[in-house]
Amino acid sequence: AKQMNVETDIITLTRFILEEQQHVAPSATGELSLLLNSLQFAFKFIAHNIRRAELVNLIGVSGTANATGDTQKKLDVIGDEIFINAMRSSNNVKVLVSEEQEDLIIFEGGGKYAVCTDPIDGSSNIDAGVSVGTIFGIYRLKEGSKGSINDVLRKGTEMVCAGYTMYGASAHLMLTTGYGVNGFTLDTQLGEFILTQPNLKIPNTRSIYSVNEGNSFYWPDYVKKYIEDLKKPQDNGKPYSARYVGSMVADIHRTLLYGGIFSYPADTKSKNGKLRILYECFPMAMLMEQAGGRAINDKGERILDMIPKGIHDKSGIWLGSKGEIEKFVTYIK
Ligand code: AHM
Ligand code: MG
Repeated sequence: AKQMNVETDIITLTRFILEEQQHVAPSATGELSLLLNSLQFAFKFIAHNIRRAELVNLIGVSGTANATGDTQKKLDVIGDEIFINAMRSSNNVKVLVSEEQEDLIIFEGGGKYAVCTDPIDGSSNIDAGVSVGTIFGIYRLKEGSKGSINDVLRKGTEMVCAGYTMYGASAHLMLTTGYGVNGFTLDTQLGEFILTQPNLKIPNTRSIYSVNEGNSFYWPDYVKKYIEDLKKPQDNGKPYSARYVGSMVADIHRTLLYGGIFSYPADTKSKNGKLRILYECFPMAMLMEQAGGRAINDKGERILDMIPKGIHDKSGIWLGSKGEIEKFVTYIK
């Protein structure tokens, strides 16, 4: 008979979480594992809706659907609702911060965790079919806390877990619980995230920069000088390549896999940059560091050591390969 080349011992996200828990924290109660299970449901559900979105929109345009005049919910609203419902029903979350919600949400029940999320980051790209993603960071509630803003206005170093799911050609989940970064790819037929990038490490250098250069008029001089220098031939005779999707998850995903540097600096127009500390900068910074890279603000301070004063506070950010960040740092005055 013909032999089939089938991997019969794959590592699913659920298996990975259970095994990691046994190795890393045998005394753990399993609550974070349950929370991660609710998270992966949210990712699958959002991925499913993003896949359908284009079709739904196309049909909508032709006038055959939505004839009742119902206004269709935008995907960022759907993503936010899916995420909130998944976190509430997990019973392990007490505090939720979402980019889409002005105030933090405190759930009834006895959850021990606080979750910060941008449910659909890069949503301005959705109609063009460009990758978007869900970013998340998780804290354990402070000792004795019944759930308050103080559970999230903390240093990024206090997160117990962070990551993102990028909804691209496939859905990719990059996850860290503080013991390196592991990448999973959603097998839609199986309905499971499969471990595809165990213990991912970012290359130490790579001649790629990723920044919205349309803002360069507003940049401080040292940023202008740094980017100008990248465009000159380097030691290998070639200048850096520019890559900018405009979806943070997609730009960070490429940076994690290929190396390079990503930035959204503060400028005279956006005095604190554009990206939000709790659910954009912190989770990406934790992933970068856990993959062997670095993440700093415009002053060269470690992002994860910052303490936000408000849940939607922003910061300028530079992150990526260690060697590339070290090079940039020499330009900071
Ligand atoms: P959003 O959360 O409203 O989608 O905005 C965040 C996005 C990031 O994904 C991306 O890095 C950045 O905004 C792009 O901004 P710009 O269009 O100014 O370059
Ligand atoms: Mg965002």
